[in-house]
Amino acid sequence: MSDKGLNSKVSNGVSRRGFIAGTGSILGAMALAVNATPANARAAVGTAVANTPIESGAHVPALVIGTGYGGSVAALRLAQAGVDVHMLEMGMAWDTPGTDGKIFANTTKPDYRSYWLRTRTKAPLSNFLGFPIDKDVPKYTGILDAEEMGGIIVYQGRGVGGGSLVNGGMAVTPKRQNFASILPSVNADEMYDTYYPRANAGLGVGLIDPNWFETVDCYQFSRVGRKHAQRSGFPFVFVPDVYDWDYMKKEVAGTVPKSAVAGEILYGNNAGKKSLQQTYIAAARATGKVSISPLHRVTTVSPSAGGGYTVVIEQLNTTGATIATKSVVADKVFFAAGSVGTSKLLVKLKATGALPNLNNEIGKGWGDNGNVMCGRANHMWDATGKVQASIPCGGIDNWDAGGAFAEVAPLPTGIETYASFYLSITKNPHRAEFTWDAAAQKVGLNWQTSWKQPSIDMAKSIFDKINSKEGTIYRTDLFGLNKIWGDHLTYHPLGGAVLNKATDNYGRLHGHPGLYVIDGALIPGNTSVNPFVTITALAERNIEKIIATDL
Ligand code: FAE
Repeated sequence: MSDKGLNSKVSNGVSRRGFIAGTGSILGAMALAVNATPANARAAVGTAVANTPIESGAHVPALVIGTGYGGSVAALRLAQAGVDVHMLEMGMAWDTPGTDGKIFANTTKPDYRSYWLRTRTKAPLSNFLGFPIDKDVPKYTGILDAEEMGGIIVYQGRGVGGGSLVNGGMAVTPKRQNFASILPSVNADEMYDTYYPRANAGLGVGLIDPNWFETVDCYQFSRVGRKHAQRSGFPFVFVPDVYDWDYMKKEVAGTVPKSAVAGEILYGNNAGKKSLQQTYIAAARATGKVSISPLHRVTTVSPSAGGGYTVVIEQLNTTGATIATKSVVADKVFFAAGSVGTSKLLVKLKATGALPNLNNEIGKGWGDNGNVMCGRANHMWDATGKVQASIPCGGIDNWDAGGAFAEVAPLPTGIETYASFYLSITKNPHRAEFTWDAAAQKVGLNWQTSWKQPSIDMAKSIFDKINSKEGTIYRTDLFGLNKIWGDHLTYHPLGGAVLNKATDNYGRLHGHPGLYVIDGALIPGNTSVNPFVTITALAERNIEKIIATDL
């Protein structure tokens, strides 16, 4: 396959301009027109081809489990190669307005749409000024899953678009010198020359206008973050994002409905953000060869007597109850249920004998991308702003010296907090394993809470120094009473079916031809920056090889 974007317009643009790889060139690529559906056209999303729930007994050439980054890349490229694809997604379609006329709930007002089958919210930031902020919500197949695994809460997006529905859209290509430690068996030249540029073009990645950044109130928090970083000798870098920056300018000007500037993010953006629904999935649907079943959860995959694989699926209603059980046959099955979803399925299928030939690497190599959060209490002269855009646009890079890359994160509360807030990605060395608990009939993860200590130490390499220079202290009111570190969670689960270990070097599962892993489960625990660009680029690389050789 040539270096193609989502359609020929992007493809031509890419090759004409001749991408040079690396983060610098990625930033250069931001100027490229991206063919995403206009980001303010939420109502039109996904209606080109209606969602068509799969029928029991169906036979499909390619079945994709999950509609996040890996799954969307696989679906698009397979369809472009002429293969009919069906995608199964346990979450909702997120294409229909709720009771307030909007598709998604605001971060400050969680409701029935906000959480996956919870009766009480589980916000990453549990307290404010010491007061708990979680509240009761009706149980519903909502958009954000706060999945409590052993010792860690793993946040994940649920619905057509996977994590792209809820994430901050920070689209970061790792520094090239770090790539060998991220994916040691992958040719870095190919990734930086071809697949990272292809992923960035396909995702619609762009960079904030630096002149506008200097002037606008909603990024005061980021300018304060930059000032403090630089005064302590740390480089501050602008970070690309998939948010439509022109749309955000219009939000600030008051000419379009506000999304990021109104604090929307964690439970979805009603405008502005180019989630996968607007990019890869829209392009996949436009081929006419991709259909999607929302509220369909895969429970079993096993070899089929007549060839291919039998896939058993539960169809859910919005209370999470199973309303039908279906069985279909697929020639090829792509596991794209996310690091946790794919790992849990594969560990169960191996342990229960459904896929007995999977190797002993299944379930291993899981990491949290070293996520740890903290806040700092600024002086009164360093206000961070009442109105903060919910989309981060910059970070502090101390990876080489201290093992931490910290995004300067917003705290969009609507009041002046004098707080600087950060999500650090750190070089945490710990890796956990998923295993099958036969008695409980479920998969567990052996992550230890104490394993966050190296991440805290690495984050301190930045923030202890800044606090000392600025004469400031850590906030202790955000993650509980007198608790400095948000060390109970991750937004970036990675690993569990690691490339070149559980699979071959292109994601083919050992022992069962025709089964593939194509999501964050392939990446062994850390990407040194936010992960979805790497997940997308790796999926682009692997599907190109699979299409060329296996189909
Ligand atoms: P993912 O996007 O999780 O998609 C998997 C899909 O499979 C989901 O839609 C599931 O509902 C579905 N699924 C799971 N199990 C099943 C099953 N059994 N049957 C059917 N469907 C199933 O996987 N990353 C960045 O790079 N930048 C950011 O700014 C950023 N911010 C984040 C903020 C939040 C709040 C969160 C939660 C994550 C953030 N991430 C960010 C992480 C990023 O979204 C994540 O790495 C990717 O979404 C993972 O992509 P995958 O394709 O692996």
